[in-house]
Amino acid sequence: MDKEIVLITGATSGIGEATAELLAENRYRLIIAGRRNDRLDELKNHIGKLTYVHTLNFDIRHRDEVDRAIDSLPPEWQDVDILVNNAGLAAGLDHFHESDIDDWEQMIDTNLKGLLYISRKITPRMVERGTGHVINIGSIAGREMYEKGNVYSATKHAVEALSRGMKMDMLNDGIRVSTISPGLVDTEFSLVRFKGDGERAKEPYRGMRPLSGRDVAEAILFMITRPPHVNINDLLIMPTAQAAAVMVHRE
Ligand code: NDP
Ligand code: 8X3
Repeated sequence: MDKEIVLITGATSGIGEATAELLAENRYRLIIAGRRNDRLDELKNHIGKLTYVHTLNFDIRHRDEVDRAIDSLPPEWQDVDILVNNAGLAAGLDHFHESDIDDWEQMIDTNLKGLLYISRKITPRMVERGTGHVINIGSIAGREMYEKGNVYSATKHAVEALSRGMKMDMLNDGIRVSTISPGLVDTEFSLVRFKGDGERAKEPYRGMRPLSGRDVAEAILFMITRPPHVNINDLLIMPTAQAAAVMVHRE
């Protein structure tokens, strides 16, 4: 029997890319999504040697693009078994009263509305088939607030709340819903947050060893390989050198 179909949003870098690589090594069939098409092609060339891969190039903030992308899936790719809602970002790190409202819009549109659009599009077929697994990437920032985390944290708190709500609403349909909440992970996250300022982007990881995308991917693989009657609701994963959002041991 063919391995399950996994759709990973934000597969062009960081946690999403590492998850695609690990799941390809484990022979899952993969739909990889993101805005940077060159990166999708590159990843497909690389992991396509291991498994079947389909790429979807769209901006998750736009509902019509999400709908079009999912509607474009060939019949053999339409039954998504596992949806990894990973696409997301922090934009800026500013006090609330000084924040750029465009940053807020981008985070809400991506981390929250984008996740909603694609989940709403994918889950009805899961419910119809009576099987499926939604994995939402939350954050330590979805568990606690930190100074200047304001709207990013709010979107991740919302993801955490939505995961619990999705689990309740699809309880009678056999659908598994999980949240994974990482602490510091070394990806392009910080570079994006600080809008390409490489020096500033290094600061969160100074003097400590963060998680890698692969570390998070391994936890995701654990979640999806549990037997069907087991649902990992929530998994908080941090570097050993981190105890809370802003409590980090640095050498
Ligand atoms: P990266 O910046 O490396 O990856 C983010 C991914 O999201 C990229 O593939 C990007 O693809 C995609 N993405 C962003 N905006 C959009 C959009 N509008 N439409 C479609 N795809 C989009 O960061 P991470 O891997 O770290 O981030 C992945 C998730 O993990 C995020 O939800 C983040 O909040 C969360 N997280 C990260 C932590 C960290 O410390 N790194 C800790 C806790 C949670 P493209 O630009 O090609 O569209
Ligand atoms: C990313 C982790 O603490 O930098 O979600 O916001 S943090």
